[in-house]
Amino acid sequence: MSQEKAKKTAAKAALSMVHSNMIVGLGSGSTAEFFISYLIEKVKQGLQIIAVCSSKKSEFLAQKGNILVKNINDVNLIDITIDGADEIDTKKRMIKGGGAAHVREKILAYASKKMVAIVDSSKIVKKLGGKKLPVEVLPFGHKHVQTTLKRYSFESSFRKNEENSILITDNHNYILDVDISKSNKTLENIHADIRLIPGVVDTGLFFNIAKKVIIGFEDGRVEILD
Ligand code: A5P
Repeated sequence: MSQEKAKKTAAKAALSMVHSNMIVGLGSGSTAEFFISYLIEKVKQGLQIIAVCSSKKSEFLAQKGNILVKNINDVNLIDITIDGADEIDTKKRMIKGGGAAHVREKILAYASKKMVAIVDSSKIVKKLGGKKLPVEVLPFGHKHVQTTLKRYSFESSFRKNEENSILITDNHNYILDVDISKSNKTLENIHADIRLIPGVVDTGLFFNIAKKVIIGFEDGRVEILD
């Protein structure tokens, strides 16, 4: 409950960065969803924006709230993308993909002038990797990706949905949750090694992408990492 308040605090603080006539990238996950709900209120009050969405869920919520949504290929440059994260370190490196949307989230972030992360304070960590690293993989040959990861000493498991069957992403792929906590390699090398395995679409590691991190606390305080 209090973590929810911290998420809402961060989401609300990001609202001041959105102005009329902007193209806004919408992230996924509960913090991004709080942001979308606040944005819907602003649109009701007259804010005029176009949104580009990182998941079917975010698109559904935005459209339901009468936000004008465009396909990413129908816009040139996104002015700002606001998105959550699963872990962030002091260098603003992030692990994302807890909501299985990191591939689209990364595409949006790269297509944006600015990406702002909104998180509750529990997401700030000294070292990334406490949580599993989501890796999106093609269904074709997916078991061989897992075998290769094992050869690299990374244990992993395919993410399941609520019905306990394999989760299918919006891109019709699978997610492998990879334990990187025991690796001695740098995060950059881990990312590069995993990216090179045929069948891997992308990892949930984001480097040099977040321009700003808005951290919400349970007591309503906000801190900014610039
Ligand atoms: C979605 O795929 C993720 O990258 C989210 O940004 C992440 O899981 C954060 O989720 P919460 O805001 O629900 O913590």
